Amino acid sequence: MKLYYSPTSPFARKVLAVSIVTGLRDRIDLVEASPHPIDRDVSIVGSNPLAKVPTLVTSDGQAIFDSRVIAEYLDAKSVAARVIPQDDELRWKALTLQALGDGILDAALLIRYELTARPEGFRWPLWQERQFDKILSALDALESGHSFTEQTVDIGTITLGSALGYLDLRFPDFIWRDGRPNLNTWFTTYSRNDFLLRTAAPAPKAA
Ligand SMILES: N[C@@H](CCC(=O)N[C@@H](CS)C(=O)NCC(=O)O)C(=O)O
Repeated sequence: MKLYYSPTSPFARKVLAVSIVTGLRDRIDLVEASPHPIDRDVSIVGSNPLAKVPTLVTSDGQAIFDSRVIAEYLDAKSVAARVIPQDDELRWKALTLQALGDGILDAALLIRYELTARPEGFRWPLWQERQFDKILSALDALESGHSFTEQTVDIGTITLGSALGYLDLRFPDFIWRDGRPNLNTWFTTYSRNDFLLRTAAPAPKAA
């Protein structure tokens, strides 16, 4: 299999982590791409007209995207642990947590693109603020209401781990840990899992 990815993409990190947990990492060759909302990477377009990563091409040539579908594909082909629980209650919890983690990432990427891809004169601070509000509400809900532990490894917690890692990578001044001790403790412990250690983005280069 071939995976179009970028080392800093949190969605790609999520599926790479899933490939490790499901025991399929060795069967995947990485193809580094440069996804960008304005300067599309045309090398991805042949497999994914949206030109986004992650995009998986299976050994029989089928293109599979986006990260949720790839995660489901890898889970179905798993030769080790599954990431989508079979038990009904756990399944909906895990998939909903995945949706929340993806939502944090969608908002974070919109802010990132606003700051890096949109010309300065066209930026709208209220837009960024409202995207941050979504992230804050999600983190608050997780702080007070989450029902997973450091030992829970499924598509929900893997997505959340990737999302919090991306906030640390791209928004180092955003101190989300303050006032959220439960989430902080969970992430500190959960980040020590090899599937997150092995998929961490390289540290940003000094300017
Ligand atoms: N819903 C998609 C989101 C993927 C996504 O937005 N990837 C970013 C990189 S992290 C991308 O390819 N951006 C390029 C673009 O927006 O055109 C998924 O879950 O895979």
